[in-house]
Amino acid sequence: MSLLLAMTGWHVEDWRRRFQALLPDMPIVVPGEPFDRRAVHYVASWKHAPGSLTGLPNLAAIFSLGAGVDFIFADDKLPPAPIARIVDPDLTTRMSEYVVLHCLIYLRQQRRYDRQQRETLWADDRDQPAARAVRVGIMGLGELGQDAARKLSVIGFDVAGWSRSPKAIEGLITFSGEDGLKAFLARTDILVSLLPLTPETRGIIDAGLIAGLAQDGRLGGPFLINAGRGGSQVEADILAALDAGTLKGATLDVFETEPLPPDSTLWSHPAVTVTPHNAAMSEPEAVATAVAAQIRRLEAGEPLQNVVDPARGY
Ligand code: NDP
Ligand code: OXD
Repeated sequence: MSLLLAMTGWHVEDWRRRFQALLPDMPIVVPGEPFDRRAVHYVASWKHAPGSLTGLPNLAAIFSLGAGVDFIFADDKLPPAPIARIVDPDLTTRMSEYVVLHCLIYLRQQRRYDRQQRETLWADDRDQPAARAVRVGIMGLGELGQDAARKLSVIGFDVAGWSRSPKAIEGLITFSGEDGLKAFLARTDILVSLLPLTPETRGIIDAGLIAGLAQDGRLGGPFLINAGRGGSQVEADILAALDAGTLKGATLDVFETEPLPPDSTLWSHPAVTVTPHNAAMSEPEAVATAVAAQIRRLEAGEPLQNVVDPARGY
């Protein structure tokens, strides 16, 4: 019985060492070297090569090494094993730090003060909205969205959330589905996307959605923070809205193409903040420990946790 590590862009030998220490009795195998495909019971994947998980007749589970699973569902030759993802307090906390940081940067107009400092400009400025006067709208009220909402509320922001299914969460204004989207956007000054990438959320942040955001807020126009998936945004529409002034600024951690191509206008746009898809990094020790615990659980006959639904795509 073995664990196959199928990943691109990460150092597989580091992960092999980590997993071997946690699962000393289990052979840890990697693509590109000979191994018995019938012995593979588990796969740990980060952007595995599509089609590379075929011919594993005894596969019992596939583990995403991140919170998202879109890269797994992008494999049209995926074997029919259950898929589990990472839900981890370390990852959740990192994402909330990112969301709170960038909401505060917009609230406190920090990009303007950075500019003014470069210009040696002391501009006395008494127009300072309170957090309670700024409406944050979080798209995606799952593990990450709910934690970010709680922490933004503690700071005082006026927070609402939007999800696929209706939710009742104490202290939070909630909207759901197609029917709730218009009203949600209309009360949003800072839009935060923490959506998974699915057929329904692909390209959802487009010109039409941006046009629905509040233009009457205390920040003088709406801002966007996307730390979900780049496939959910239409970058040409975001740039057009920034240039038209209907969007005041955008903080993007994720992109249609990653790494963000050097010739993308997003790099140099004065109203855009780019971060390299690290809003919430999968901390290797925490993630390997969580996957090893799942394997031990299965071996003990207990159910898999954090299983995703192939029909929903998340
Ligand atoms: P969850 O599965 O816990 O939550 C997903 C949320 O999105 C749910 O509230 C769900 O609604 C909602 N949702 C899904 N589809 C739709 C839709 N069509 N319309 C409205 N709402 C929808 O995921 P997490 O919170 O753990 O993670 C969210 C995403 O964040 C990940 O999938 C990943 O893409 C991204 N991520 C990015 C990272 C980064 O570093 N940039 C790091 C980690 C994750 P409902 O509650 O009704 O099911
Ligand atoms: C994830 C990510 O899905 O880091 O965990 O993007």
